Amino acid sequence: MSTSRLAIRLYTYRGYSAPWRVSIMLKLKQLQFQPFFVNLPKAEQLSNMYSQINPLQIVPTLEINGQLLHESMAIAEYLEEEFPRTKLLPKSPLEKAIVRSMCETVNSGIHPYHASRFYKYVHNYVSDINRQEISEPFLERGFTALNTLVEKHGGDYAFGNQVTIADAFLYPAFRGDDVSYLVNLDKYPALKKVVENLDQLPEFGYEHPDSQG
Ligand SMILES: N[C@@H](CCC(=O)N[C@@H](CS)C(=O)NCC(=O)O)C(=O)O
Repeated sequence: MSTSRLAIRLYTYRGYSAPWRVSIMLKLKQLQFQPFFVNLPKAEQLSNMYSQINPLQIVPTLEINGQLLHESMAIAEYLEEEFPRTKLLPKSPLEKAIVRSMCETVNSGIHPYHASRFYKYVHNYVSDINRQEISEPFLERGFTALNTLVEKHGGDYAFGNQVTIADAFLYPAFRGDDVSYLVNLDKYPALKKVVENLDQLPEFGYEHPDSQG
């Protein structure tokens, strides 16, 4: 797709892991986009207006020339195929599968267990349990798995020495505000090293939750 007539809007809320992945990928692909802030602390994702845009009532949603796309993994694959000039997946099918497995370890193995909707739901049933008690075992298991994958396949970045979509998934999972108080991130040295390298790149860097437009 030619980039000259693109209208891209990202429904997002800064500092939240899943939409942060997409904003990193858009920047890596050098695609201009307009952020539209859905105030999650005020539950704007549950509004009638936003439910028409994303039936699962979550961010991100990527709107591209009027088409709505959901789920950061599907969006990553779409951006990679549609805008191949900056490659964010390696060449071989096996290497691609390894990178995708890192993304899914974040997307399915870590993120759902510290999502506030999950915590609130459990807390309704077990009122004397705190957030760390609910999330920590899942986060430890997920981060341990990811650390093992990155130890095996990583280099400067999550997969070898080229930035891939795995870095766009790993970075917000590690740098997100609430993560460091839910789990001891020093236990994952391979991840820490990669994240510190990513800190040096302009497309990465901290998205402060107080910096919404
Ligand atoms: N698997 C989804 C996860 C999306 C997700 O859980 N987004 C969170 C923000 S990080 C959200 O919108 N939460 C609102 C809620 O839980 O009500 C993706 O990768 O896009």
